[in-house]
Amino acid sequence: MEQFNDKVAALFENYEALITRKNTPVEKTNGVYTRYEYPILTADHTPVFWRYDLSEARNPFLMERIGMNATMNSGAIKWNGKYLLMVRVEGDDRKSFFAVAESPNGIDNFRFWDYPVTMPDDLIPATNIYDMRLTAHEDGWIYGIFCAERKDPNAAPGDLSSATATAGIARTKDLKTWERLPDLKTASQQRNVVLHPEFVDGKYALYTRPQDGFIDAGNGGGIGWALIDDITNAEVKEESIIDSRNYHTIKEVKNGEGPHPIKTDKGWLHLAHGVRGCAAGLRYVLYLYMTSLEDPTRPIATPGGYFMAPEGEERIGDVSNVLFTNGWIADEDGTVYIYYASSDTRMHVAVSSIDKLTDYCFNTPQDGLTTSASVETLKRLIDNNKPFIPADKA
Ligand code: M1P
Repeated sequence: MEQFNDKVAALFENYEALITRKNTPVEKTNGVYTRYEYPILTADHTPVFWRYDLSEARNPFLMERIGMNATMNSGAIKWNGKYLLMVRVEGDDRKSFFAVAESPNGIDNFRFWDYPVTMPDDLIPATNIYDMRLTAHEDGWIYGIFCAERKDPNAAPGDLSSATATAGIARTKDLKTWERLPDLKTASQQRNVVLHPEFVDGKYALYTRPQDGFIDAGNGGGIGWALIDDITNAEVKEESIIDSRNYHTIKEVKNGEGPHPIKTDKGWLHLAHGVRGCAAGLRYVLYLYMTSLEDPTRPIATPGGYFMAPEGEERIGDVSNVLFTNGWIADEDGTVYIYYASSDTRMHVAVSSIDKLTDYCFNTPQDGLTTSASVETLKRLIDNNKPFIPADKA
């Protein structure tokens, strides 16, 4: 019979084989980005010693003691030459927590640090925290802004589902020890709040997503912008919408800023998610837009439609038909690693470059908002292409 120690050894061996598997680019590409074949993180990538009690005395059957359900919506940062993800890990108990996974190349060999993040919870304790955006701010701190979810104090008796969403704020210098700051004070609920990396008019600047309820954006309007006097007591006093939702678009129901925008010489490059409804439920896709360097609230490129949508196995998971992103890394050579989760279940990477993404933003037609406008846009491209179609294909 297989000895306990052999079974433990096999667990670690299989685990090492999974996390050291080389990732390979997928041949099919639209010229804008390249997907990679394997998810970069799944629940199985969480360390063996998080899930199993490895003592034969305590766990003679070598069963999992703490199950992990998903690894998803991850913040990202390049740190000491390594590609780090601040992963939203969700246990079988439905609680999410943060844990850092590190890769030498950004596309494979992601390995979790031994311990998850201990986020101080000494202000108003939250039931669940998730979806951290990391910003290395010019003030010298690394900020993490995340959703802090609590049971709605106004829920009717017996209603055990209604919740509130607030932006939790914390900062660190080493990604290990975190100082928790008071949650963002706002008139409405908030999720997908992101800190801009630079001061604007001498103030901290936030991308916001005002929402009427925990799920519904309602009158929220879209992605907002607010200047903050004091990040250690952050309060939204004025909020303007910089990227609106529109009828019959990919962001009709909701949208939300992804990671903080990348500064390019052509403007701030933004990655966001858009949500629409359909008979199958909500469909989450990713889109890009750009704002001016002089005035980061002024849109200068708004390509129509989605940039990435769920494909293949990405379409299926705990919350199917969802792509979500809150992390990307721009390397010194202009390569951009886009980290996205599929269907609230697993993490992936797609690779592009600043040149390609800005070209995409300025040259993808805007959404004309009607079928007629879309057909006219298409006809213009066909007309322009006529002289270039190879003679034997015309
Ligand atoms: O389930 C899809 C996503 O739903 C929420 O995003 P949003 O607030 O834009 O609807 C979040 O709960 C997110 O974590 C989740 O991936």
